Amino acid sequence: MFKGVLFDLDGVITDTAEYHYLAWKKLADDLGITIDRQFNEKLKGVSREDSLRLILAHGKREQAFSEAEFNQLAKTKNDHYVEMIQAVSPKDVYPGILTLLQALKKANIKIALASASKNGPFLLKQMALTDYFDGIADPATIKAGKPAPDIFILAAEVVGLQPEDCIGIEDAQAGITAIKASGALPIGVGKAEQLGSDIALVVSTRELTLDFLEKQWNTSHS
Ligand code: B16
Ligand code: MG
Repeated sequence: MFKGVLFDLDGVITDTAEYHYLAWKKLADDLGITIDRQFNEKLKGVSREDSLRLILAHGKREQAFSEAEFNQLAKTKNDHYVEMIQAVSPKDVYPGILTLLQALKKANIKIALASASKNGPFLLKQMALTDYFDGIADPATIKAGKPAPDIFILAAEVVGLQPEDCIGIEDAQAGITAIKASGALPIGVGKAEQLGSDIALVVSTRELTLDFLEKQWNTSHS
């Protein structure tokens, strides 16, 4: 049996992925760069700085800003995002997630956060979920962001486990690649077109029951 679950946050625990998109879109619009939801798929799970690099490259403006200006642009996006997430509350937790966290606790399975977001701890607090988490991997301390496996390896480590003994849950292409590379078993929230057809997928977080996780684990380890 698996000993831990490594949770992505944005797009798995709550719908902050939408706020990230709106905040990036506002910044891009102000810079005269057009991004849409399809382009946004590439930003999901990707760090703030790497997301900005992708947007500037998309608008062919990657050389247009000094380091100080680049940092200011990243800060402007984050300020806007932070403003939007002040309203996040326990009502915003995706369906089935609280029940899953409770079931995992009861079964003595470790729960860790493997989010690329530096706003992760604040969001858990807003949703009254902090106490369920045995550990949070700090994205500020890792060398490479998703799709590199670092954040999932660290998340397993902070709860005293090997990734091979864990399930990782993700909504983003970059995140699924990161889970696979870490050695944990991936479960995707989303569609095969984005996440691939070689992993277990759920359309809704409602389907993420302990029973479902156990079935996926047993199938992949039989
Ligand atoms: P922040 P996740 C990721 O969170 C988001 O998907 C991504 O859009 C965002 O750029 C990244 O966190 C960094 O977030 O700017 O708040 O530090 O999906 O890994 O939980
Ligand atoms: Mg995500």
